[in-house]
Amino acid sequence: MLVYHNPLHQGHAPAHEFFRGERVPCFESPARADHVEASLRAWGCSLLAPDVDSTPVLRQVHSERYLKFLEGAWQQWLALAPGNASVQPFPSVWPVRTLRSDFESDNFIARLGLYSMDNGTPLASGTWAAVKAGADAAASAAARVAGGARAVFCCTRPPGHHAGPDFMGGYCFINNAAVATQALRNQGASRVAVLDVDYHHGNGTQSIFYHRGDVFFASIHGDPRTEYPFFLGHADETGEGEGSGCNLNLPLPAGTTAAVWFEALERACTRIAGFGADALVVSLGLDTYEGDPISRFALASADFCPMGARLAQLNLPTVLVLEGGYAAAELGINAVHVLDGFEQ
Ligand code: Q9C
Ligand code: ZN
Repeated sequence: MLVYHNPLHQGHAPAHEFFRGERVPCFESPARADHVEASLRAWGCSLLAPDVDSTPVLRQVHSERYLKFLEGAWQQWLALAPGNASVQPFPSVWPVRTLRSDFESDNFIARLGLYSMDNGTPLASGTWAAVKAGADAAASAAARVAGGARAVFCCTRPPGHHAGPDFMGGYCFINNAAVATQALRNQGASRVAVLDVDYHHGNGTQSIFYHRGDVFFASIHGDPRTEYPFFLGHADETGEGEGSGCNLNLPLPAGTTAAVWFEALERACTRIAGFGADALVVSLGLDTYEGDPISRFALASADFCPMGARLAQLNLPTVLVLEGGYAAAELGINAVHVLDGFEQ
């Protein structure tokens, strides 16, 4: 399979996040992509560097003010205090109900809150360069599929599906799946389906396309009544306006095993087939794996082969984009299982 990677991902290497009240090493680590790259090479792939500038597509899926903030954020943080190069910024205040989000504060930490949905998405010195290269990789993969490739895998981190039109969250900054989707639309696909199989609901992707009738979004995920991101991903969210009926959420309880998960996949595939898409984007989170340290589904490593095979049966030109998956040592083999199943 054709694979694009992100040659700058290692520049996004924050040290810590908060977990149950403690500061712990980041689950979303450079080692994740390193393991996937190693497994892809062992499987026989050569990894392509991005060859498309995603800038115009970025402006179609994210707001101008958010992109501008993200690009300059680390420099603004450094300018605040000597020594900040070795300290991570975290938001501490958010413009929730009744507070204003229509203007930018002069205070950097306030702006960080304006553009974040949580305090679990740490910035580092190389974040912008890494997320821009990741978006370029997603746009490159989409260009190959628009040019006739059967399927292309975009091996990148940090992930993207929690990033909304104008906010970061859940380790995500730029929504790579949305970039691939919009790029496919720009290059001739009339309708695109997005299937998000990450353990967590892809709230960012859903929000970016919620009012659009040209993009169908389906997601299978841990029930947000108990799982992150909590505030979106419920079954009654079906799309609005032109997008009415173009959103499908299939929340499943923590502890869900393969048999039940694959029933949900069947429901999602049936709806996608009925939508009549010209292309498919898969948000390929692998945190449904039983060994994942922060998620609670129970898919075995071997289950990722039939997952890939079922995705291929949709018989659509396909971009697969890496999302979550935090059992880093097993991430590579699990990703290859999906791609191998896809190609059988
Ligand atoms: N602070 C993806 O899988 N927070 N994101 C976990 C630790 C949210 C996961 C708790 C997990 C987000 C792309
Ligand atoms: Zn996830």
